[in-house]
Amino acid sequence: MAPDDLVIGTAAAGGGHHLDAGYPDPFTHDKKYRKLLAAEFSSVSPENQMKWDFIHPERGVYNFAAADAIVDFAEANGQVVRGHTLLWHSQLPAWVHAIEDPAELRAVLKDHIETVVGRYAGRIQQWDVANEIFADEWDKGGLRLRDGSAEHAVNPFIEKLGPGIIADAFRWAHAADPQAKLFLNDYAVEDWNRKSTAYYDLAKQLLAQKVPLHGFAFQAHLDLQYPFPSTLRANMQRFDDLGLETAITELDVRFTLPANGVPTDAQLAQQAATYQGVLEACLAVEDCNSFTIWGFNDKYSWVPGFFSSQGAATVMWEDYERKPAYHALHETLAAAQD
Ligand code: 9MR
Repeated sequence: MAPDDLVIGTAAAGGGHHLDAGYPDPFTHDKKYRKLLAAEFSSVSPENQMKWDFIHPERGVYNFAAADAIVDFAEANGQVVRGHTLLWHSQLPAWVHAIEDPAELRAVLKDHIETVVGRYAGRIQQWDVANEIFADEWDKGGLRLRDGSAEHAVNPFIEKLGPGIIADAFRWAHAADPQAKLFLNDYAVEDWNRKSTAYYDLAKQLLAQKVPLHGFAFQAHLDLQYPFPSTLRANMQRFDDLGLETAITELDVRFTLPANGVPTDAQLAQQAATYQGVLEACLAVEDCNSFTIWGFNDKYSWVPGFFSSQGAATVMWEDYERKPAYHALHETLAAAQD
């Protein structure tokens, strides 16, 4: 249903919270899941399988099997892949945190980027090179790079190597795969707000320095208790106006479940309208070329494990029955064909 210049993606479930969930690895074991993953999507993002702790668990030890399987699957099904992620403070193994010597840490990051990006060169459409590099206004110390200057979750690369490491990560990724489009990616940047403006300023700076930055991505982990990000479209447009691509990379829409655990019709309708609103914003912005939801069925969603009493954040029920949100996306794409 999607226009030719827009891929519709999902996270490929595995690793991370799935490891303790008591079911076998979804991507490799759930046949129905694989069938729908192949049939319903034109882009796939490894949910955890390309993150440091998964792919580079020990110094000198790379574990490529799961990532290889996802890239092979995508190619076999005519899908593209979003690589996720290279410069991030989270899911970083202890051995990386333990490196104190800046020259050594820099060499380790460079080797990681060259090795991982190089391995899939020509096979990854977009890479989230830098993920969540800003702390939030609600963190102690407020909005600022995660450089360790306040009590936020610290990105040890930025802390120990300085903010210039962001540009270097992009340069190393570009050298390793000149075809891949390289992105900044974060949450709480959907609205035109202080955080998205910090990214806007950073993006302008990087472009002025001729850093190979190609896109800005909005994760879009939304929650119905907050208003719809009504400035999303204008906000995307200002990045588009810089000459950048934009993307929606991790959309899901959570809400607080009623006591009986069953979403109300009103909640499902509001959720559907929210999915639709985000897709419409992407459709309205010329170089929004990639629209990804963070998982497609509630059984495998990260949400219930991270937010107590919230859930039902995806477009399909646990048994893969389609929810109103699924139909809303489908109809919105159909309408865009006219
Ligand atoms: O969905 C991912 C989950 O399986 C992991 O346990 C979790 C650990 O941080 O990461 C989840 O994915 C995150 C993504 O990589 C970056 N943006 C926020 C996502 C949801 O936490």
